[in-house]
Amino acid sequence: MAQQRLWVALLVILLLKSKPTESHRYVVGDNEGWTYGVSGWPNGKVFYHNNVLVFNYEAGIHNVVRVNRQEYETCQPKPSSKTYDSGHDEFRLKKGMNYFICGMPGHCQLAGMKISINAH
Ligand SMILES: [Cu+2]
Repeated sequence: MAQQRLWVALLVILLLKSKPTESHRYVVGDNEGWTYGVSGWPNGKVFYHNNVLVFNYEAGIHNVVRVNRQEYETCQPKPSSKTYDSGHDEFRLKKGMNYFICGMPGHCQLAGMKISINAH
């Protein structure tokens, strides 16, 4: 009997825990989309791992590269980094820091096309 109650409690905890994290989607830059000066967009928002970031932009003008902290800070993605350029790209946040930049020349460095997000 006590064991049964334990299982029920465990199940309830699992259900509660799995609720807020998944499938919340954020459009980066809101109506402006992924564009110049977007770096302040995450400010004041709370993100969880498994939230999805949607990058909308004009293909050919911008792109998206998922990078590490050093690449983010220097705006220099590794040559091996994959560049997404469809104009509509989605990424799932992992727990901890997540970094994205635009790989077009100067956009990250000069025009603030970079975001860093801490996902809980
Ligand atoms: Cu760009």
